[in-house]
Amino acid sequence: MSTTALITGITGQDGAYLAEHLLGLGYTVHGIKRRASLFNTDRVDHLYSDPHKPGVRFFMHYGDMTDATNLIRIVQETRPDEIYNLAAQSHVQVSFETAEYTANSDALGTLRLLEALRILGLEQTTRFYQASTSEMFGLAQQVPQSETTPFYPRSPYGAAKLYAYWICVNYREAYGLHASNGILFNHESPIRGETFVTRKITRAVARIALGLQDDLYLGNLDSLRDWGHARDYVRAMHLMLQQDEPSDYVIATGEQHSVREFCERACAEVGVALAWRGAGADETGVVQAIDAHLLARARNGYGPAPALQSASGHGGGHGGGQDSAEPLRPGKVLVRVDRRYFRPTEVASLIGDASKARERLGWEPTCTFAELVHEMVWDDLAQAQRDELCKTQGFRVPEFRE
Ligand code: NDP
Ligand code: GDR
Repeated sequence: MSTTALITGITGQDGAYLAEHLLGLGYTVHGIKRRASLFNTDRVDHLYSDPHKPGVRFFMHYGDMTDATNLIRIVQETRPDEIYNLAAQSHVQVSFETAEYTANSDALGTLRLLEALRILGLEQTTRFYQASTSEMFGLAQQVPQSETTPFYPRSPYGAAKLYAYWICVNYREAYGLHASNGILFNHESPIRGETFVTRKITRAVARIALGLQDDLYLGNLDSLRDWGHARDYVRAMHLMLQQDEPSDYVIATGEQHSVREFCERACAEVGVALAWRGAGADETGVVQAIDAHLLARARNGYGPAPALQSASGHGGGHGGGQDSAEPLRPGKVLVRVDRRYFRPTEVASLIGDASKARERLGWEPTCTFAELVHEMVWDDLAQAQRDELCKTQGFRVPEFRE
């Protein structure tokens, strides 16, 4: 009989990658999705099969982390061998606006799920993974951060996740539950939510390249993060629950990059060299030079007519001269700062030390920073090309900007 997993937050980035990983290992996967007024299962639609057909191993249940009776019932019906608690209001900046809700879903939601295991008498049989976060280190007290670094959360999200972390540790110690915290540093992918900074950048760069968007507004360009690929990080979640003893693990690449550098790399993917002018809230990212061949490759026949020569001071556009239809020119401002994206308390710098995971789980990240940016930009280019095609054919293309 196949192992059964229950994933909360299955419609999110990690939920989708984890479900795919576990199905690939032969698991039966149950996921909890929220009722929404529009379809919200985009990321897992490719895993869905008609439940009336034989051999189906992927199931979804309506539920919410704020609804204890619903969680108890789903755990009772699915009787999972492993629970991966990924559901959360996961946006740090939004948590300053919705602090109480964030605490309810991220902190108390975890407690509700752990209590469900106790109430149903499953604390010795069901293993539990808690999606903890590097945001708990917040104002980092050590560099790099490891499992022994003291916590100092800097947002309602970080504080809520800290409660979830400790209640998980407490239930492990008090009731012998096989409960593990994965203290995961930022991890991204082409299906990352569009309002997290990496995806916001790659999506904007693709749309700017295709002539669908003019510029990009960001907050703190100096922020330093340890960015990995979600596909690598969900492997670590699974490995934690396969250990004889539960424990807590930092999962990170050990490499740090700034938001500014992420912008530069993303622009370079479409042939744009970015230069920075000014400082603080007046800083801008300006086109310094354009590699016309790279830009044409990124456009793939869509968007503004290709500039055939390098536009870094020696012409561009059809036939060599400046092409008036070409919106991307040296000197054009692509990135601006908007104070709206500054946080009341910022986490300036995070970098993780994943030695314990490497030694005990045999876990290593496989995707480099450059590969991550490349994959994200090119996936967003494909989407921008589709949008551009629809637009030129007269269909309305929604903007979806925040
Ligand atoms: P996402 O924001 O992409 O996904 C969050 C998921 O939780 C979505 O499926 C969402 O549903 C669901 N959800 C939110 N609130 C509730 C609720 N009240 N009840 C039920 N479901 C809810 O996050 P990620 O996939 O990126 O992250 C997964 C987990 O890992 C989160 O707990 C996050 O805090 C944590 N984490 C993430 C890191 C990262 O870099 N990605 C790093 C460290 C920790 P819907 O689709 O309907 O919104
Ligand atoms: P983070 O991710 O807060 O680290 O939380 P996010 O991508 O939102 O921010 C990273 C850094 O970039 C700065 N920044 C901006 N951020 C956003 N969202 N939008 C902007 O325009 C912008 N400009 C600059 C931020 O200030 C910040 O310093 C993510 C989430 O996935 C959490 O759920 C998870 O726990 C942590 O990563 C680890």
